[in-house]
This record gives sequence, structure tokens and C-alpha cells, in this order.
Amino acid sequence: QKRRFTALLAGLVTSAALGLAMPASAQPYQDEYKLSTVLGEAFPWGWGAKRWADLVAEKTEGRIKIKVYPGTSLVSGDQTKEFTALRQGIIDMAVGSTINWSPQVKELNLFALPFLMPDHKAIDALTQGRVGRQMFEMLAERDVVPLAWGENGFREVSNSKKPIRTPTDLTGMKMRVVGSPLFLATFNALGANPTQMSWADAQPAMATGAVDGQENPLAVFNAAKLHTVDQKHLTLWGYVADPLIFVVNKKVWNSWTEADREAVTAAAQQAAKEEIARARAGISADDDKLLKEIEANGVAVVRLSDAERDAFRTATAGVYKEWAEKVGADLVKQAEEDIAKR
Ligand code: X2X
Repeated sequence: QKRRFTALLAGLVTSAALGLAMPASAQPYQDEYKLSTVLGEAFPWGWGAKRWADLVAEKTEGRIKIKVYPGTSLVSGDQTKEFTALRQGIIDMAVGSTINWSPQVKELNLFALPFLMPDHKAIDALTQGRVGRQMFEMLAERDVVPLAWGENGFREVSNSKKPIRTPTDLTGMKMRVVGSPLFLATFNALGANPTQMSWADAQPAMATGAVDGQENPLAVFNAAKLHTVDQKHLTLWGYVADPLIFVVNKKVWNSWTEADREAVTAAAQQAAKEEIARARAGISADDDKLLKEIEANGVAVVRLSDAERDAFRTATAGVYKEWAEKVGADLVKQAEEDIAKR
């Protein structure tokens, strides 16, 4: 009896010693990891987050379980605080928009320079090239591990008042904008009356008429049913697009085995690729299913001629110039070169 007790004690002491000897980096896995997004599963963005979570569960055989928190609920809906919470470890993972993180990472404002990117190929030239790599390096210096680029999309402008064809049509219009002060600058330059608010606040503001209009990708416009909050006029001007970034908090990342990190990376890349395809579906000349749906809901869609689009570009050229300095002249120059070569 006594012997057995001694053996048991020895065993306990040994395992305690082993426990102490574990390297600091080998933290135990959490039962569940919290993944933040703004939009839910009805949107390409939220769908992509869920897809990532599902693929991770599958590829790690359940070792890593992820729960998606849409509506940036982990930061009470304040999407401009998402990146800070991610750095602090309040959020473990995210699929986040460059707009929402740009208050903390000023280089991400690149994608919001008005009329920098003329088409999807231009977005790819940036995210899949040296500009995207540099941005990932910058993010890696800020306690996060970026794994893949996704897409929210080209942000088209809508309102409840009238068709927008020229900058003058925006005069005095109350516009909801999000995130970085660059959006305020752009809409001020166009003569509008912009106000910054979260996505959660934006929809009631449209419903009550507190604001006249907003800007968001067509997939968001449609899935959020913005025609039901009085958005009757929609202008396709493609002035900016926001990519999404699939990211993991660095401490969390360091707690995983090499094999699991590879699985999480592969899952992010696959989910991001599929998510981008969804974000781009139904809004092009050869596949305009989504646009047709929006029009069938009674929304009047304005398609601009090149000359009409140029008028908006000219009106915002000063903002572009001023913000190119803030983003970093070298980065903007590389972006312009890579877009020209696309
Ligand atoms: O708030 C928005 O407009 C949204 C959903 O597009 C973003 O989070 C950038």
C-alpha cells in the first residue's frame, strides 16, 4: 500500500516538473477561439469567416474550434476598435476590412484613395503583389499574423433623394461614412455633409432619414436590403474598394503547433479565395444577376460614362494628393505602377 502511494507521488512530482519545464510558448489550446467580423453569414464577408472556421475545424481534426462573432460584437459594434482589441488579445482572430483598421494602420488607407483602383484586376495587382506583401509585413510588426486577402468590394454610393450623376448632385447630402477620416475628406471635397458612424447605427439612421445616403459594395447593399431603408438611388462609381484581411493574434498563433499553423493558413487562403469569388459575383457586365435583383427591388441604378466618372475624380484629386502623403509616397507610387502594369 505504502509503496504504491510513493509511486503515485513520484509520478505526480514528475509530471509537475515536466509541466514547469514546458517552454513558455507552448500555451495550452483554448476550448474555443473568438473570430470577429462586421457582417454575418448572409454576406460574402461573414460567409468567408464561417468557411474559414469550418475548414480549420476539419483540417485540425477539431483541435482548433472557432466561433464567429459578427456585428463586431466583441467590441460592442465599434468596428474601428477591432484592430486594437485584436492586438490586445480580446479578439483571437478576425476577418477585417482595411477601412476599419486604417485608424490604427495608416498605410491601409491606400485602398480608400479615391479612384486609385479602376477594376478587380487592380485590386489583385495590389493585394497579390509587393504592396500586399509589404502591408502584411507591417501588420506582422503589430502583434498579428495576416494570412490571406479577402474582399468586401467596390463601394457604390446610394441615397434616398435623387440620382447622383455629378458631384453637384451630392451637395449638402447627409452621408453616412465609416472608419478613417479620409472618408470624411472625400465626401467634404464633393460638397456633401458626411457623418461617421458604425454599421449598426447606419441602418436605423437611413430608416429614420437621419442620413440621406451611404456607400457600400453591391453585395452588402443587397443582402442588407438597403432598399427597405429608403435607398432608392444607386450610382456605380467604383470610387474605392475595401479588401478584407484574414488574421490571427500573434500569441494565439504562437500557441499552436507548426502543423496546425499550416492548416489554419491553408484554410484561410482557401476560404479567402472562395469569399472573393462571392464578393464579385453578379456585378459584372457578363454576370449582372445581383444588379438585376437590386433593380427589381425598385432601386434606380445610375451607370456613369467615363467622362462623368472623371468629374468625381477631379473633384477628389486634392484629397488623393493629401492622403497619398499620409499613406506613404513610396507605397502609393508602387501601387500606381503595379496598377498600370496589371
Ligand atoms: O460599415 C461598413 O460600411 C462596412 C460593413 O462596409 C464595413 O465594415 C467597412
